[in-house]
Amino acid sequence: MRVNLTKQKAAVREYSAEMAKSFLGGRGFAAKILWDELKPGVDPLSPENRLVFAAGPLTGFALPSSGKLVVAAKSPLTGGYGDGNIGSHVAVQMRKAGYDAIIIEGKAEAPTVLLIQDGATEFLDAKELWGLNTFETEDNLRSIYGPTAGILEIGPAGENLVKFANIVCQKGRGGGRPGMGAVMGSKNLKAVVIIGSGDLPAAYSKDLKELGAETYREILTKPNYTFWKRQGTMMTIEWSQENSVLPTHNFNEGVFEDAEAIGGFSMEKIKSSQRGCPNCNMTCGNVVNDADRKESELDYENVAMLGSNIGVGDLKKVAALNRVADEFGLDTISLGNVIGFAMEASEKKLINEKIPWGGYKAAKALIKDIAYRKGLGEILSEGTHFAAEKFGSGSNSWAMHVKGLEISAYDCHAAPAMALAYGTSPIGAHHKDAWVISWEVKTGRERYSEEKVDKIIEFQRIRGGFFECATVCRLPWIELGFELEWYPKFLHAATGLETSWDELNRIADRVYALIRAFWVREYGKNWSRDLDYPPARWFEQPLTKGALKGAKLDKTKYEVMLNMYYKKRGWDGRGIPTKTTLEKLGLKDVAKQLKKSVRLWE
Ligand code: PTT
Ligand code: SF4
Repeated sequence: MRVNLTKQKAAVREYSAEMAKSFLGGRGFAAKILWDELKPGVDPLSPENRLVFAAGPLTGFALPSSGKLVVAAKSPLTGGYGDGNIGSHVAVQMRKAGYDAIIIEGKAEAPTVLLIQDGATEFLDAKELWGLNTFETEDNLRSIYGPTAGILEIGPAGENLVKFANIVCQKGRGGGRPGMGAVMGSKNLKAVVIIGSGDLPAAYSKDLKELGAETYREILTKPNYTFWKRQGTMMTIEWSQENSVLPTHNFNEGVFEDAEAIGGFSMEKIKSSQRGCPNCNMTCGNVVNDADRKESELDYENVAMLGSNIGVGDLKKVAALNRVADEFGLDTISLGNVIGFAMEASEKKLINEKIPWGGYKAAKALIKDIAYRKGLGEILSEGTHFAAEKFGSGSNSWAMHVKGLEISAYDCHAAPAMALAYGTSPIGAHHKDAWVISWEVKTGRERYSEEKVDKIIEFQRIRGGFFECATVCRLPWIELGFELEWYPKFLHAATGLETSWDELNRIADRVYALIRAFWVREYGKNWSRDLDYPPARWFEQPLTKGALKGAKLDKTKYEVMLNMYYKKRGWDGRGIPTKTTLEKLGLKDVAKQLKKSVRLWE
């Protein structure tokens, strides 16, 4: 479905079988749509940008953890391709309504709620909702449309075009780290409500039903299941501390003195309930009562970034900061980065504001100022990269981002493969495409090797390629060891197409090459391989605490691995896919266009 907010019109069209076979869905569809439809250099916050909600061929079926959705646009934070993955009833409802992707273009004249009920589309006045936080908005719309309606909304941060505003739903699911909430705000779109009543069309519905029943049962038998239900991603705090990768004080260190107090076992003591995405029987959202006696849903990234990274060691206080971020609609990872950056700038006296490490009250006030772009918050609302340009004094070397997207919660002073995974992630620093660090810690973290490069590509293909295109949650596979062999079977029952992991990997490579081409086309003469490097801090300032005291990355060796990575991907020394690579992947037109753009600045 294509929705034009300026004209208040919607139209539906079928896409070709070729599109489905080449790009699968989700991220693949989003990347193809953004490449085809965006004029190079378009302002991400202009009506011309597209906001894409994309499901995949497995989304919404009664299959394990299939309630996931990709939200994508040209990112206002990075200027490149941006997306995120959100667990939401919208994923299920839009498929039930008959849509695999929704492309939103233009800008509504006044605040609007887009309501899609099967074939009918309405543009509702949202003046009363504008200014409300995401929880209030959710309550308001849910009281009208019911508990299983698909609802996505933005908070004040998205309305105020904060560059790392994300999209929120169900009071605790958040997605679209690279400013997808700001893109939604720029279109005056406060919320989307989708209700579908149809059946999802499956090629072999009986097989699909049987596969679903069998695999939901199988998940329950996995050895890690019980512990996963107890802690979910929160178990990672202890692991990160033990292995000196817990981001601490703006990624200065990898160990935090209060790690235990903010860890999974401490969380269990204050946990009140559990929430999750639709269609999932391993629900992992840990709900706790926070310092303000309100409910907050905790995940590892939220707690590490708003806890150890800014020096707050009281879990209830961390939970309160997390809940406030959800209410405003701010990405917690970027938020923890910009606050940590401001705390370090304050310590180094680059700014006048006093924001001490661990300063809970100061952090909470700053979050509000960021959401409303007030005082120092105005600068920080543009992200760490921008703030570093403003503060100067070499602060760029400790502005913890790649390509403008702030780093997620793994310190890489002693993890070269994870650093390269951040460097080469297709949206800027995010662990989602290649969370290689657990494997790296197990197999020899000090090495810089070809094996590591291979592992990163293997993960990028499965996680960033398959799971983001399919579009289903990757956690059954990662956390419980749910076998990958199931997925081609699911795809066959859902679509009728026989496929193999070799073929799925090829789709992943195609999507990666296309996204890389998008970045190069957007950046033009500002494109450089330097954009694939992690922040200078990890090369220059060794850890001063913990078992790995003294560790830092080696730049020359990182470069060797980066070159290997380019070679294996079929990209040139600047990190640009070669004509041969693009043509081999069936992207002949992309090769032609890219050649034209590159020629302009060469
Ligand atoms: C994701 C990033 C993550 S990754 C976390 S916690 W994690 C943060 N969550 C936020 C939040 O919450 N509120 C908020 N205001 N900002 C937040 N920013 C951070 O966003 C999430 C789970 C998790 S919890 C992870 S790892 C897995 N991610 C998946 C993925 O990316 N793809 C996929 N196919 N399956 C995944 N399963 C898991 O989903 P982004 P969610 Mg998130 C409150 O969006 O932009 O991709 O960044 O979606 O529904 O909350 O589920 O330790
Ligand atoms: Fe959502 Fe967690 Fe289930 Fe994945 S495992 S679908 S993130 S509730």
